Amino acid sequence: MKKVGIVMGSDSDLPVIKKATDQLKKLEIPFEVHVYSAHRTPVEARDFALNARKNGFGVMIAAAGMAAHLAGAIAANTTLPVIGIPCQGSVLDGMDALLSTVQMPSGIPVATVGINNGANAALLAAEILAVSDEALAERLQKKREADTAKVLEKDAGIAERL
Ligand code: RP5
Repeated sequence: MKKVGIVMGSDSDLPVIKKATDQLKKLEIPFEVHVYSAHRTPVEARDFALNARKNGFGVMIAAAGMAAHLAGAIAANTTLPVIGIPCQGSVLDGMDALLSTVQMPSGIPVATVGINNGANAALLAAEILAVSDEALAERLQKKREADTAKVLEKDAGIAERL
């Protein structure tokens, strides 16, 4: 099975990445995690992206805050799909990272999830891999059904909470 390549700009982004790896573990998807920064370790970030396809990765996740160029820098060096997670944490509360991650020029796409939304990044990565993996598609379907059941359970109990 193809792996998910995960990069974070700093270990201060780890709580966001943990939300992604928790989901990947539940879905039994292999992954590899690195701390590489577009600005502080540009060579390592570039090499990871350049070699990702031949190293068995199927999709990449990149999380960064502030002037968040990491997802774009990864996308510039691979044609694998790249999912960007803008991280909160600066005085601009993540809006800086959101705009830096989402506003890519035509030709180099980054699929950007919400600020700090590591879980959605993992689920989108899973959906991409599930295009060619029936067993994973089934695990995703089961998760959807379980999530639906949880909401319906809350619906059934909501009147008692008022
Ligand atoms: C970004 O700057 C990182 O992704 C992180 O979100 C932010 C702050 O990094 P640290 O100063 O905490 O290392 O590059």
